[in-house]
Amino acid sequence: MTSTSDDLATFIVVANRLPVDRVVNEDGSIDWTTSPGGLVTALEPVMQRKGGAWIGWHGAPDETVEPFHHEGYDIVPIPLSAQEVTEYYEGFSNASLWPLYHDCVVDPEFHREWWDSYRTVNTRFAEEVAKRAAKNATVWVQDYQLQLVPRMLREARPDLKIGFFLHIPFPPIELYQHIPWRGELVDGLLGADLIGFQTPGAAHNFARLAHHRDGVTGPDDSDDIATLSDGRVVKIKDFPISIDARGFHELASSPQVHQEAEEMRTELGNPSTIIFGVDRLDYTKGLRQRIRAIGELFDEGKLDQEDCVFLQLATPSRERVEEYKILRNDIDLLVGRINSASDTLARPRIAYRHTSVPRSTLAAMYQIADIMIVTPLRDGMNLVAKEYLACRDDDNSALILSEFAGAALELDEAYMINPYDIDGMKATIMKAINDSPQARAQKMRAMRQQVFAHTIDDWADSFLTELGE
Ligand code: GDG
Repeated sequence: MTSTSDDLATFIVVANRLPVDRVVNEDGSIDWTTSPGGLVTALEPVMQRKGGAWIGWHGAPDETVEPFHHEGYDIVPIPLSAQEVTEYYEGFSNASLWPLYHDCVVDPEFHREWWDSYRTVNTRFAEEVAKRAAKNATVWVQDYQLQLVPRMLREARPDLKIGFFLHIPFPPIELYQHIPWRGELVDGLLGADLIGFQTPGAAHNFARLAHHRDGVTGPDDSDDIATLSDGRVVKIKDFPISIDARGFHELASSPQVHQEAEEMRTELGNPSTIIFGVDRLDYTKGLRQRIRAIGELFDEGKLDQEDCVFLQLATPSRERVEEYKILRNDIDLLVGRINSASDTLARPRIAYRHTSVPRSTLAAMYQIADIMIVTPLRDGMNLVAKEYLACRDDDNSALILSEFAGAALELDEAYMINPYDIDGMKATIMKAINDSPQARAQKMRAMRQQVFAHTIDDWADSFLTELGE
């Protein structure tokens, strides 16, 4: 671990979490390894390329960690107390905003002390950025946990260029109005020069809200610029995020990953069809619906367990939040029921793992997946769908994708499903399995081309170029 440079940073990323997790080795020494998750997967290559500082929480409550240098950039840990983790992170961020921004797929809860804590933590982040940013630096604030930071920063440091990107959906105005502190949140975002969303629909939802704030002119149907009462302009636009397609492809093509894939396929009993799903264990990902649909197909004999396995990897996530505990138990129960209905001991219908794996193992799983199934009830983008396409070598495979994932706009050749429609989903799964090799290949080629032509670098470049202008 090396210490940070004394220079102020000209480029800063601010996100709730740092992109690294602390690992304590057997000899007591400490290493920091890259953490899983969409945001990190997306931004790490950008930081490695540009340098600068990443400001975020290090993951351990009630602990202060000194800044350090890591893989070409500075890591600046922000401390959070255990109470702040409960109130700001698990509470307001993940039990109020997260469900509300995902179409209220579970009921959001609102508590005043959660909101107070959200404001306190946002202030701490903004103060740290203000301290570390060089004059006229570019600051890129990430995601729903830090929506008050742009305005706080603007007040402290009017010289900065401030961008904000929301990784999750932005809901329609009718749902947004439920939030008791909606005005402050919208004003918080309007502190940025550029506010980016995953889809035009999300940008449009925010623009409608901004338009109704006092003193704001525009944006309207022909223009994505809001002009504030002091004359400052804020641009509101969609920037669909992507992946390091070449990086994933190279990883998946390596001999080690090929060998791991071979071993995995053998361990699963060499079935002719492997259906694969991988998600954080989150109620927005449509796991209940997906497992129910596939379970029924096994029960009805449409999927033959001698021939087909459903491999599902669920990465542990937000395990102390009540709805996530309920979900974990529900999935355990569902999988158990479906597997116990089997009349052979040879292999389970569902190979279910609740764990996180190294990226190379994930690449091996993409390699053996004949059918990739992605079924969110609502998702900002969904990187898994894009990673699958980047990792596949052969065209005789298929992507089943929810129409409620942001990715559906770009990957419109996928076998599209509505996860609320279990019968429709079952029919589409069977179509994806039974379609002609030519039909599958044509879809795979078109989608793969899309993913390789719009990479994570393009996403970051287009956002930062727009911000620079
Ligand atoms: C949010 C938005 C948006 C998963 N398990 C393992 C693992 N992962 C990686 C995947 C992928 C990432 O986590 C998940 O990204 P998603 O986009 O699918 O979903 P969220 O975590 O909800 O991400 C989402 C994204 O931000 C980016 O803007 O697309 O809509 O909700 O990269 O590969 N990686 C490893 N082991 C695992 O076990 N190594």
